[in-house]
Amino acid sequence: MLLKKVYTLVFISKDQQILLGLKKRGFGVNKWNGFGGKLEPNETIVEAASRELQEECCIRVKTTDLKNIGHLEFTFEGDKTMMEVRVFGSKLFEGIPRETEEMLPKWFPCNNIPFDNMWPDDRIWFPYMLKGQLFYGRFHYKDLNTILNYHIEELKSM
Ligand code: 6OG
Repeated sequence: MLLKKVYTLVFISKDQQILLGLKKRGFGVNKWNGFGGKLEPNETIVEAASRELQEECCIRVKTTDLKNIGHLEFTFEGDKTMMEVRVFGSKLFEGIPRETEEMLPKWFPCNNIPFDNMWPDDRIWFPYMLKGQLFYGRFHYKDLNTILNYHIEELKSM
């Protein structure tokens, strides 16, 4: 039996650029990623996504502007937890990205994503996101740096 934990992951984009944050602490430290985290009790998934974005880089997005663009599942060898990560995108936002205790935000051109300093799975599913395709992916990791096996597919709807 796998214990499922749900997470959000948000990507803001503008003018062929995407906003990533360098994680300053905790799981995924020193990796560039979107913004997100765990759901709090009694919170909807889009409320959590919008809250985490604001907490981590001071950008505000209306929950109705968040589009669910992907669904990822991560498991780790010897660990009974499955991380279910709901990926959201938006081109509509308010505010200027600011560094927080959790993240250092930076805009990257969509054709120059820093994959060498990101989770290894990102190389596999980012191309779907960047082409505007909806996607489902599952990845089984041997350790934090090594994917043992994975499956990825384009979805017609979420
Ligand atoms: P906190 O622990 O900070 O939430 N996350 C991953 N993102 C990618 N791209 N690949 C992974 O491969 C990931 N594992 C977790 C989900 C963790 C944040 O990191 C994302 C959350 O947004 C294993 O609360």
